[in-house]
Amino acid sequence: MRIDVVTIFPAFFDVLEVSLLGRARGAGLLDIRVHDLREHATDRHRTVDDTPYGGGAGMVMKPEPWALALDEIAAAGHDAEDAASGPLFLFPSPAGERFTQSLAREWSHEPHIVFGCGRYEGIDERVFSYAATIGRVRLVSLGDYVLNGGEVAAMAMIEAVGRLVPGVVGNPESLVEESHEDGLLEYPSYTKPASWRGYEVPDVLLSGHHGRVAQWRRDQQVERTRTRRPDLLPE
Ligand code: 6GU
Repeated sequence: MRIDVVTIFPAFFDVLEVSLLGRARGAGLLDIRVHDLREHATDRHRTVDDTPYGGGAGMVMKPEPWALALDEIAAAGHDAEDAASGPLFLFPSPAGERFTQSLAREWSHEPHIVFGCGRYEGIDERVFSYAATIGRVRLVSLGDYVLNGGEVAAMAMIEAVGRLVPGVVGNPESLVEESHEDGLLEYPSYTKPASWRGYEVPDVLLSGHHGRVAQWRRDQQVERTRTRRPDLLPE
């Protein structure tokens, strides 16, 4: 999978060199390229923002540097006449649709995703219309709170999507019993020692009885989901 990121803070993405995703990049499973939006500014001060039409607080990202950046990224290897076959443009935004595990799964099959990271009060709305002539466009939010820009959100989505790309996580079985994969939170886990500082591992896990273990884990999933995330359960 190819992933491009457009940002005014490329350094945010330095951490993609460590851990699982770093290894996946080294192995050629993920081709992640980070681009500095300011490289596409059109004045010598490398300006990428301006005041909002209609007034109001804060600054808005200018459209032209975005168009130049997206054009350059999409030009490599896409049919310019067919937006449906173009890259998937994801713009992190608290005003977007909610990002979920099911979207992460869906997007793990994409050949090419481009993250556009906005700062300030946002990106000139026409950029989304323009991007829709080159590829498919989605505005996506991590949840109902506000970050200073799209970078941290893009990082989270890159990790959530990237780890589902075949080969990135060594043992694919570890992906199926996770929280949210079956609509429930995951069951609690324990390791040795069985007795630790006065806390015990539940007996059923030491019983060696696979059926009872599976039933207990399922019950725990449902109980946890009921108390912590009742919104995930059917009415
Ligand atoms: Cl995707 N962007 C920003 N700026 N804030 C957020 C978010 C995204 N998701 C939650 N808060």
